[in-house]
Amino acid sequence: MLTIFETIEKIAIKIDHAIKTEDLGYSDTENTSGEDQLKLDVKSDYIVEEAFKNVSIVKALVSEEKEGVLALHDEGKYTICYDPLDGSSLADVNLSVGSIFGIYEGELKAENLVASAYVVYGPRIELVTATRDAKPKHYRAQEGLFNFISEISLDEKGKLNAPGGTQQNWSKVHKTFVDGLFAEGYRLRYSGGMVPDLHQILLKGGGIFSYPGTSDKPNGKLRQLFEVIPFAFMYEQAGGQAISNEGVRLMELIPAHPHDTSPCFFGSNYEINKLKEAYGMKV
Ligand code: AHM
Ligand code: MG
Repeated sequence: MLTIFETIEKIAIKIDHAIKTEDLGYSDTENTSGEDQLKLDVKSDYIVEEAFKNVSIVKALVSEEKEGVLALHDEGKYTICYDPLDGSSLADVNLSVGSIFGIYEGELKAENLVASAYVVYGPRIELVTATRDAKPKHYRAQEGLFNFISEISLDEKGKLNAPGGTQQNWSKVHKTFVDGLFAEGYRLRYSGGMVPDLHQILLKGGGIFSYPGTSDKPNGKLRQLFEVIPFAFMYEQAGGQAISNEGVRLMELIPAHPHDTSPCFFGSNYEINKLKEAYGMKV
């Protein structure tokens, strides 16, 4: 796993360089979800692929930017599912973006995720890694080297509320829940980049990030293998919870297709328990 995390560090430095120097415009291609790809998406995807090609413990790669599975090393143990540049459409307005990695052993389903990592490209480059039986670890890059800052632990209750999706398309139950949080004093923190939004909640002690099923997107927007499951693991390892619309742990998801999405809620215990009550789920 150390080799994989060290490879992610190298990838992070290269993607950060690309963000800072390359053309921010659109390419002439679409990804599997039918979204126009930015040149930066294509370049970041290429950087990840090139880096893992030389790592023999990696059996295969699955990218948010590509259909299908890229086989790498027969003798490899892990399949890495990744979003090379999440929130890339925020780069042209100079907001933070990120990369997300889920490391799976065996069939591609949540219970087979053995580790996850994400990188935030903001004023600084930061990396957070999580493995089983340990709290997530937070690193910050300085002159190309990642220095360990601290372990991440969520408080029981936080102050931040990051509610995703188009408000007009929220269910009544969801709107009432979100309004209830604001009435209780929660502060709105939503940049539109799930990596910096979820990172902020993890580092500021807690709160809730939601991307529910909506009338236009009943299964939400965020992809299970590349986005939802890696962060669900992070939140559980940090002492929080991560659940779906039905109140099921996201760590129990079994994607039918690599690009399947799921409604998702990540947070500290108090807020997720409040959500369960509001939605009539079992607490
Ligand atoms: P992307 O993978 O195409 O960049 O989309 C994912 C992003 C997430 O970072 C973020 O949470 C979400 O889209 C925001 O969506 P919305 O604008 O609907 O709130
Ligand atoms: Mg994404």
